[in-house]
Amino acid sequence: MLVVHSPLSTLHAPKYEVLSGALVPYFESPTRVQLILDCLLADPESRFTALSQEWTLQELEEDSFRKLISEVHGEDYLDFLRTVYSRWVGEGGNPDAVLPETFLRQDLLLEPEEASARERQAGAIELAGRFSFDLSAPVTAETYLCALASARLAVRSVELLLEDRSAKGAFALCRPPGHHAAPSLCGGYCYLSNVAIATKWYQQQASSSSESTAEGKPKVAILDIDYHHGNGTSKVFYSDPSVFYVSLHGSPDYPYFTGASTEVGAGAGVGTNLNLPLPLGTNDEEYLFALSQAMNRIKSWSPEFLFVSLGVDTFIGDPLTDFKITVDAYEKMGRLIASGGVQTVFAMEGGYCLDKIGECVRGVLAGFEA
Ligand code: SP5
Ligand code: ZN
Repeated sequence: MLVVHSPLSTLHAPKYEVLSGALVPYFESPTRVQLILDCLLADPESRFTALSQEWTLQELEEDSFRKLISEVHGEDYLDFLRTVYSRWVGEGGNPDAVLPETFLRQDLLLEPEEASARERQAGAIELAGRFSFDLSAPVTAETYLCALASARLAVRSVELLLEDRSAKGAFALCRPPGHHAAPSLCGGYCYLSNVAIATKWYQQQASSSSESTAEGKPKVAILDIDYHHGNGTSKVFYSDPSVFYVSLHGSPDYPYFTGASTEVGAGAGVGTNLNLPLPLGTNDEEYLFALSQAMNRIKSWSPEFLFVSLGVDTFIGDPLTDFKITVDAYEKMGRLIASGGVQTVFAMEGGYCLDKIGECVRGVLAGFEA
């Protein structure tokens, strides 16, 4: 299997985040990428081939890619990611990173927002409060470039699979992760919705040759097996009948306000969002049973392409989460995912147990290839 990665992925390196009432070192560290890559390339059966991708900022900002990203994210949000750091430093802010102090909430306002916003120049910290939903997505000098490269890795992985229809799957070693990023919000270590952007790209490429369509668009499924609900990805496709989003996640847990089983989609997209919340303490057997149910639902929907939001923060030793999934279960997950029988792009999401993150990822991908 091709492992599509980039040296740009380690550039974004915030020092801190605020979690559980404390300032703590940033869990989503650049080291994660190297640990995963090293483990895959040390595979005793040599099942993985690394493909390193390098882009200049200019290439990542070319019109066609910007236009694609705009299918998912608002222009004002993209401008925020591109410019807020230099604005912040220009204002004399801490050069480490921009992090909000207040969040824009409609119930905070006394008058409609427009009226007061027009009177003042929105500073960097105000913008951060407008475009963030938590204190785990600091914007550094490198965030914009790194996030663009991450999304591009997901798109490139789709492209490689379309060039070789005999390949079953590819792995996009995305960093930063993407599934919490909403159209105009960063949070949970996520800035751009990598999988949503790659899904849009797939649908554009495949639309003429598609065998299965919903309202004229190719049918794509997204299986999100990160421990956390992928609120961002879910939001992007919530009303879209052509994309079936399925998530297994710990509940109740972060991001708290989304992920209930009552979220089934809206409008024409009713029935194309499936949440399978699982209790804290979920073990291998319980998890694999839920995953087999998720795969059955995906198979009966018969998508022509599958994305897997591959978080391995379900692992028992993960410092942020509360499942009891052991290393052995990951290969079984990969086998279940392979039963989908469609070309599959795995995109890296979370996973914070540095000792075992590589083994967990390798398990899923090896099980899928088996
Ligand atoms: C991509 C991804 O996995 N983002 C996750 C961000 C989670 N951040 C909040 C973690 C909350 C930790 N709370 C500790 C409680 C233990 N149950
Ligand atoms: Zn996660």
